[in-house]
Amino acid sequence: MKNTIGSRLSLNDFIDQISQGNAIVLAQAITLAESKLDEDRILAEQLIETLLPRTGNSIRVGITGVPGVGKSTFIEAFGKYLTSLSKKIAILTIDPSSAKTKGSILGDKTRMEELSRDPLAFIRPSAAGLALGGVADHTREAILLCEAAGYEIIIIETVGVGQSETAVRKMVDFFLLLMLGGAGDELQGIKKGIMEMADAMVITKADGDNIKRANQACSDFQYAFHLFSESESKWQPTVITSSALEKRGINETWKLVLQYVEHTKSNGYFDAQREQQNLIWFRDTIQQLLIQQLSTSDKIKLKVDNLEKQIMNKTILPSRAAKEIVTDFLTS
Ligand SMILES: Nc1nc2c(ncn2[C@@H]2O[C@H](COP(=O)(O)OP(=O)(O)OP(=O)(O)O)[C@@H](O)[C@H]2O)c(=O)[nH]1
Ligand SMILES: [Mg+2]
Repeated sequence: MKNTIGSRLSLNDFIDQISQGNAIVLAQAITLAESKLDEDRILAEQLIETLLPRTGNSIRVGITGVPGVGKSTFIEAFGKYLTSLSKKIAILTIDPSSAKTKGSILGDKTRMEELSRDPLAFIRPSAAGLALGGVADHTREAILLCEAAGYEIIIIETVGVGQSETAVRKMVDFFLLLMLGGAGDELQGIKKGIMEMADAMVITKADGDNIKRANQACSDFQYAFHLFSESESKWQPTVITSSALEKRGINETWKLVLQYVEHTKSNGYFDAQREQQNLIWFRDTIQQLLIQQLSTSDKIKLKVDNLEKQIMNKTILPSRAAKEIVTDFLTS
């Protein structure tokens, strides 16, 4: 089969190499899954489907926080701690702004310099320039590929702005929100909704002059979490302080993750959430594909333009216009 990246590798080669934990082939497979060429994507899907029995054995951790909160520095310290425990870790980043500011991904690379040289760590920024839905899709596939390659902890980093954290929440077991002490939650653009998605919060940069502010924020946010109604997981979100520079709060974070996994595995939530997330992946993809199909047909595009004009002129009800488009699409 002809394809851009894997032309030297057959499906069986990919399967063998990934199963043996070959990181270079793993990176190629992720590129294949991100490819815009149909033949690449078909090969990637065959590959991931064949590897499915080898997937699912990791702990998937999402990490979010506003730009500059210290995500990359924290992940470097956290990652180094995990590899010191001989854990194989993969770090995937989703940055919806990366298409515009490529610098942030380059910045991340240099900030995780130590980790990027660590043979137990695999770091992969998401492909820039894709729609968020697309990025989320590819990240899910990348998670599965990393698991098949034997990575035990998968960390998904995303910038805490826009919809990306909602997308990440739908693909991880444990969701960690990083927050600055003393900046005020409004200042950090953190909405209650994001806090409700979090299983834990880490107050970053708790060192030097910041310690007092960080401790105050820690108790304030812990109190705020207590006011939320009990979540489906029956897990009480915990807030801790950390200094990635001084390597404090790092092993505590890992302990929290392990406690959460134990708690949710014993009450059945861990598996239930994963099943639910697979269904969400299925349903979200149906929606995306339909929208994609709608926007590629010239005939439909023309009709959409016409109906939009009528909506502006208030001569048609928007909901009726939408139904007309869908009916047209289904009968064409
Ligand atoms: N004092 C102190 N500074 C820190 C700590 N962690 C990160 N910083 C600094 O905060 C700045 C931002 O850190 P990053 O790790 O790049 O933050 P980020 O959230 O990844 O930023 P974006 O990728 O731009 O969203 C850098 O100048 C870091 O040196 C910490 O534990 N203590
Ligand atoms: Mg960063």
